[in-house]
Amino acid sequence: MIDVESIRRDFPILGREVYGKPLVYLDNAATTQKPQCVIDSISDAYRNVNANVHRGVHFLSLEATDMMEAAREKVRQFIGAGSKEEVIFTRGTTESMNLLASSFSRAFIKEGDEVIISGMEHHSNIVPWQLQAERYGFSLKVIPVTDRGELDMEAFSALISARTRLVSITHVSNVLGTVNPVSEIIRIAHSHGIPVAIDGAQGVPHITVNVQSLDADFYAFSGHKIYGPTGIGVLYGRKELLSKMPPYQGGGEMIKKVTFQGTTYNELPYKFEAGTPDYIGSIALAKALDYVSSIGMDIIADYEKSLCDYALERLAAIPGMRFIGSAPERSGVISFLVGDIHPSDMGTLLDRLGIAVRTGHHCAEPLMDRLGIPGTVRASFSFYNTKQEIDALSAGIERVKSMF
Ligand code: C6P
Repeated sequence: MIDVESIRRDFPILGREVYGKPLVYLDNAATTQKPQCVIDSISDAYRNVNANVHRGVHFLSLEATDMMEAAREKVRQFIGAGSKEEVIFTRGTTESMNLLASSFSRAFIKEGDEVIISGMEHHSNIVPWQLQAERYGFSLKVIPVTDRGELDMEAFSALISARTRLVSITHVSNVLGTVNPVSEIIRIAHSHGIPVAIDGAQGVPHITVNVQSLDADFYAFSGHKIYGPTGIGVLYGRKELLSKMPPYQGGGEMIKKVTFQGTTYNELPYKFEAGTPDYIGSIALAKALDYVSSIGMDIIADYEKSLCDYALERLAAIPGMRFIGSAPERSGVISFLVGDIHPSDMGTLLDRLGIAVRTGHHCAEPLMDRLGIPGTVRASFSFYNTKQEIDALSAGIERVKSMF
């Protein structure tokens, strides 16, 4: 059971008012708020241990290095990776996907090959592949999205060919809330010898993830969407694959030996971590993972499901309500339109009532085209949200409707 009132006290920003109204923060898919322990860990690390990592022989540098490596171990445990070498720190999901697309394509993809993505991807799992497709001459195949907002699994099987080199799909859609059947997708792809990458930006904060039980080859996520700081994220990769992939960026830390005749690269994961890493961010991310673990990911998932079910029920009672996406397996996100009210008008007017939602295409323009809509209003939930806040959203929507 979640003691939501006590949890809310851990998040100072939730006590804020906006426009003289209590803040109702329902934009958690964009970024989550930070508990005091995460905020404190950033200032404590700067105050007490700040020094560049993996470089110094002095006390602070060694201590900062130990803390960053302990954070890597924490991430390893949290996502169930087999080894720390498989956990690469990045700036976030976007950088993880760019690293993957750039490095994987260079190692494994040739002209005429194919990569399968889906019609519900965030731009960060589309554009990095397009950039590499232009460079290496491969093509992108797209799994269609059904009217309910699910992946068309028959079409997926039909897209697999002898030229398919990778399947890269989102765990949870940031627009529809659909939880994709990633285990099934991985099973099918692996039966053809094809590796699978998962964009877990909206998965990890809401669902217990174990990359080994999933049998995922790559899994990416952002720290800031799981109560950690901005600017830090993770790419998990299977060691056999990572060790065959070239570095993504060059610079300090990713090398073993540099001469003007040639350079040899560092071991995993450092080969993929050029330059001074955001070690303070890693330390604070570990704190955030400790925080959610202390509540329990399964307990979080159950509570968020009950919130989501309640919100669906409350909002469905509003005349003119149209939900975008109705997959039975969903998590964390509800997208909707009301009558012919433009989503940005709805968002702006809700904001004036203290209710923060996101509006627009949510960086998923191809999905908007598929659905034939310019955008949606999106409410996205965290375990610190309450049923009263959903009542406030529902009352807010009614109020906005009455203005039109
Ligand atoms: N979605 C949203 O409001 P970054 O920006 O690198 O932390 O995460 C990118 C990203 C990748 N995949 C999915 C499924 C995502 O939802 C996001 C970020 C935010 O929906 C900002 S557009």
